[in-house]
Amino acid sequence: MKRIRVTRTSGALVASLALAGVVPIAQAQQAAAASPPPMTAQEKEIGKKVYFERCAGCHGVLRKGATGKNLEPHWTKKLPDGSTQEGGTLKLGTARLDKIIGLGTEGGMVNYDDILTKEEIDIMARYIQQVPDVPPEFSLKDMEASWKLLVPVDQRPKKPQHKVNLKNIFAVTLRDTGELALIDGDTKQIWQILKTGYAVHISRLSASGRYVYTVGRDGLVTLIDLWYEKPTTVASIKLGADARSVDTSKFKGFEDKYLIGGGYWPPQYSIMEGETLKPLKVVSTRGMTVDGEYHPEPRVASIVASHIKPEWVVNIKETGQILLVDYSDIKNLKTTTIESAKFLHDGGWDASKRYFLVAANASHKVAAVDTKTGKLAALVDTKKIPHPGRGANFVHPQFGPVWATGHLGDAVVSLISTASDKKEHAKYKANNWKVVQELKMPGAGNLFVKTHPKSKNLWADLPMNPERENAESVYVFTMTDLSKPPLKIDVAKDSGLPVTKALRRAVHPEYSEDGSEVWISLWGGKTNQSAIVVYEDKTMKVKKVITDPKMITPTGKFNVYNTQHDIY
Ligand code: DHE
Repeated sequence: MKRIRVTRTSGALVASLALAGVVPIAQAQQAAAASPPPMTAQEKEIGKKVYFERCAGCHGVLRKGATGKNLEPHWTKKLPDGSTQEGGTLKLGTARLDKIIGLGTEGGMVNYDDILTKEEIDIMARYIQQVPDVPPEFSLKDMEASWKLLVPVDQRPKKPQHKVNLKNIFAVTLRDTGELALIDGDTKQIWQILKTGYAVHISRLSASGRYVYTVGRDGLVTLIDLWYEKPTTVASIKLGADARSVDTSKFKGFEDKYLIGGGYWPPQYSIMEGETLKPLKVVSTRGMTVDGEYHPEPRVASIVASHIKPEWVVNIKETGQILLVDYSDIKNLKTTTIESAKFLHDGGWDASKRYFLVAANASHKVAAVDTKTGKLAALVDTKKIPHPGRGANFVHPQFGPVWATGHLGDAVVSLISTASDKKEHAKYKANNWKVVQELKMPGAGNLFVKTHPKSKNLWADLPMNPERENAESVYVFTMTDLSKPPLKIDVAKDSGLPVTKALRRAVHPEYSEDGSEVWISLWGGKTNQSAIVVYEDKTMKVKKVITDPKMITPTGKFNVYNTQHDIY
């Protein structure tokens, strides 16, 4: 083993890396000994911005890895003597990192050569060999300082100021412009476009269906009132530097009372007043993983509000712990901590809304929580990297009630049998919490599946598949005959838009309120025209192409009624 001279500066670095629990001391010494490639202050600033916008979501702010690989300097950086190999472990170095960032990997890392410039790729290859920048903490006081109550509750409309059918409004993320489009599902006209946080991740509805809440990747939450003649932002607040999830209080007696927001950085969740966003409480999620190890950055992944208890299900990515947070007494908060598996990501209710199923993507499992008993119902083994979105529920002709999830890492949609109290479903009990069928897809790279109680179809996208013909299409299974292969629908072709060099990914099927239409985003580059293609569910024929110069990078779409009532 090489002897390492620890200098004063590298000694401080070793101590800080090791103290932060980032790497073991031996690795930290190695990392500190080789200097990272030089960068100007301006390059560092660019690296910091790009890392936050493009990389932190998968690799983590501290670069410990989750959906993406660990990117700490102890293996991104070459050894002090310039070599890239030590004891069978590959140290990456600039040239190799350049290639990985530009071209992507088979492991699921996307190629950035059509998103970043050559110079930016080179900056990133050098940036991730430096010690990670750690953003500041964000306290209740910081939340208070960022809080903007634009219109107090008593100055808002007392009833809707329009005749729009609110149940069929779609809240559509315009990812790269930091906006939300509210589209009238009946007329297919854009009703309003509002400024929001950067790259809004999800929209959720208040229990009453009056308010839309959005959360941006920059941690900005906006509260939009749909009763105005045109939807209007009435409050906003920051949760921190980076966030992905929000939900409201949906239990009887608590409708619209509270909002919870989950942070990626800092790793914590925050509780606010539902109608004003006034901050009430911040709770850290730092702590022990299911393996009994301390984790400094356990991010909050999906959050969902229970309909049967005053509770939120809060899924902590890196620890694999599922929290049931009882909001009936915010001052004396009671939390049940349920052990599951790593890394928790997205999920949805079963048809009865008693069980919440969440992907533990790195473990290739789905965890099912029984929210009635407050216990884990099952950890179900699945194919690689389940990614359900909120999943899809239907009654399988042979196996009874099932919940479907697609996979990022395998070419199947898995159907998991879910428990049911209904007498007619008793005969399916032996199959509960098992994968009862895997529906064959043309490749891996699915993100979202969707159906509706009134539909006989199950729609699945493939936006992360490397083949253009898959990424630009969706696949539809007929639920009455699941032995048939899915029907391929070429969304890019159906949009009628000219072919572009860059991929336009067909992503996130979403049903209209009555279950008769399916809306698919055709997600092009920032400078390419994108669209939403609306299909009639029964015939799978195009009904309307919604396109507009302002329709830039549409991704997630949230139908008011279906989101309000968790119908999927
Ligand atoms: Fe998502 C849901 C995290 C990348 C579109 N995404 C979620 C949820 C989480 C999450 C934790 C569940 C929220 C909930 O239910 O409360 N997503 C992440 C990431 O960490 C990741 C991998 C990287 C990142 O930097 O954010 C990531 N997600 C993406 C995208 O690139 C997508 C495809 C496009 C976009 O808009 O950025 C994307 N994620 C979505 C959508 C949902 C979502 C549309 C909601 C699905 C639903 O039907 O509820």
